[in-house]
Amino acid sequence: MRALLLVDVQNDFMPGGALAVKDGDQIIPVLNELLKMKFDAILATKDWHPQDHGSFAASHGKEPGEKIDLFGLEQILWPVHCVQGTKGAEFALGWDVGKVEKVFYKGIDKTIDSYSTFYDNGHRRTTGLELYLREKGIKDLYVAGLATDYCVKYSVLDAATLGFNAYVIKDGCKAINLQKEDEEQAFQQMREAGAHIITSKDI
Ligand code: VGL
Ligand code: ZN
Repeated sequence: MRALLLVDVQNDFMPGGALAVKDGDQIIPVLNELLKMKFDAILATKDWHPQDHGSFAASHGKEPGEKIDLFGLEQILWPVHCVQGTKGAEFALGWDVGKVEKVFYKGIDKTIDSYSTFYDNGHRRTTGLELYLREKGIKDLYVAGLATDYCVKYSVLDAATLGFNAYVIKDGCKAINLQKEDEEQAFQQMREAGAHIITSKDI
């Protein structure tokens, strides 16, 4: 059984959004190709923060890009993004959201960030995704979305650790690249964890 997991395809990560990922909109045609393929489940995630989330620079009177200690974990501070119920947190336009059977929400607890779609950054709480996949008998997880160097990477690393066969669809992902090498390092780390880096054409 195989599932497609679409990570954080939300307005705020699109060009013009609050935490814009360069060329983030270029993944949309790729998602449309993926959505024509046969998967046993199509799942998605949403970054879903309260407006005073601890990962926001504004919550600390600081500038985006600074690093702080957030209740014992190192936290990069981001612009305010993906606030629950706002336009920026909605799925980006241009793909058939109706095909998604379940959405998993993350980053809800303001005291801790959550890059992975399986757990928060401290591995304290699960999002329910693992159990959902296990109950459906899903072994193969195909991942696309935003951003390669954060939510895609940490989701894929956890998927591999949990024993899923993880496939990262390279042309269906774009990176934030705070440092220009972040994207390539993310692919390398995912590869080392046992994930397969593929393109949509390989499926
Ligand atoms: C993300 C930074 C902050 C992501 C979410 O979806 O990759 N990155 N929040
Ligand atoms: Zn976030």
